[in-house]
Amino acid sequence: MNTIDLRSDTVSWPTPAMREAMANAEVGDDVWGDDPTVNRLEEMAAAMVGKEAAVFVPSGTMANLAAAMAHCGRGDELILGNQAHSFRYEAGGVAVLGGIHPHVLPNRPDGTLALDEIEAAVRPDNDHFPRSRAILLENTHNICGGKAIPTSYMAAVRQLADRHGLVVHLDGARVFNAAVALNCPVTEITRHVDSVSFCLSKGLCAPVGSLLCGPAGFIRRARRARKVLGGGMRQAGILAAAGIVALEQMIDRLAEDHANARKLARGLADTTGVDLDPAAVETNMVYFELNESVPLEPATLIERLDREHNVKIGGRGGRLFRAVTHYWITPGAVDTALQGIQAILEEAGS
Ligand code: TLP
Repeated sequence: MNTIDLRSDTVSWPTPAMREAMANAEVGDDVWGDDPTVNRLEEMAAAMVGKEAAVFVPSGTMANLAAAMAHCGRGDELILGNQAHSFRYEAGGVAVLGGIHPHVLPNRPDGTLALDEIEAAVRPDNDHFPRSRAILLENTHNICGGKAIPTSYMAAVRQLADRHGLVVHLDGARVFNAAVALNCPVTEITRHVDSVSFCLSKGLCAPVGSLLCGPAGFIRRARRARKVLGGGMRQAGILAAAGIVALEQMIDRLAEDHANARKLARGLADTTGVDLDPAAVETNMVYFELNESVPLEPATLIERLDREHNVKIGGRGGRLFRAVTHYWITPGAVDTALQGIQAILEEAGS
C-alpha cells in the first residue's frame, strides 16, 4: 500500500498467503452445502467462538441482520445502543426488512448500556407493546472509540437477559481485537451471548466475509434469512479460503495494530491543536478532535493530508476524525501520518 490508508481496517488488502490460498481453493456450490472450504471455515469459526454452528455471509451488516431475523419475528423488539453500528450504519435493516422494532438506549462512553436502563426497557406482556426479544451488544465498540468491553459486563447482561427470557446477540465485527486487548480467550467474551457475528474483512485482512455463529437451530434459521437477503453464494470457497488464513494467521498479530494505534495516539496527543486522551485508545481505533482554536476546516485537513502526504483519515462529523490501524500500517507509516498532520497544523498557525 503506497497510500497510508487509515480510514478504516476494512480497506486492508488480502495478504499474499490469502491470495495463494484463494487460487488453490477447493470449491463447490455452497447453497447446496457442497463447498468443502466454506464448510471448513464454518466449522473452524463455530469452534473458535464456542458455538454449535456457523454460517458464512458476505458482510457484517448481513450477519447482524440475519441474526436479528433468526432471533426475532415481526413485532418483536431488539434492545440496542444508539451508537451501535446496527442502529447507525446498517440502513435500518432490522426494521426495513425484518419487521423488528428497535428499542434504542443511550450508549455510555465505554460502549456499554446501563443495566438498569436495559431492565427498564423490557416490556411487560401487553397487547399494546412489541414483544421484548433480544439485546444486541457490540464489542469492540466502534463509535465509542473502539473500546473493548470487559467480560464482567458481558456476564452481567447475560444474567439480566436470562431473568427476562431474552436472547443476546453480539456484533463482534472486531471481537478478536477485543480478546487481544482484554488478554483473554475469545470464548470468555462469546460464552455470555447466544450468537456472535465477526468479520474476516476488517483487521483480519480477508477480502470479503463475516461469520454468524450460534446454536444449530438458530443457524438453520439464519441460513434461510441469508437466502431471503440474497446472500446465498455459490463457489464461495474462493473467499472462505482467505478467511481460513485470516483465522489461522491474523489474530495474534492484532496486538501490533493496537501498539501502532497507541503510538499514533501518543503522537497526536503531543500535537498542538489536537485533542484526544491517549488512554482512551484500547484497540486499533484512534478518534481525535481538531481544537476550535485551529483556523482550519476539518475537510481541508482531510483533503490536504491526502493530496500532500498520501495519508487518508476519516471525518466523523464536526471536528472529529477517526484513524484505524491495520496490517498494512507499519510504525513508519504512523510516523509519516503524524508528520503530515503536524506540518498542516503548524502551517495553519496552531
Ligand atoms: N464498520 C465500517 C463502517 O460501516 C463504519 C467501519 O469502517 O468501521 N459492525 C461493526 C461494529 C462495524 O464497524 C461494521 C463496519 C459492521 C458491523 C458492518 O460490516 P460490513 O461493512 O462488512 O457490512
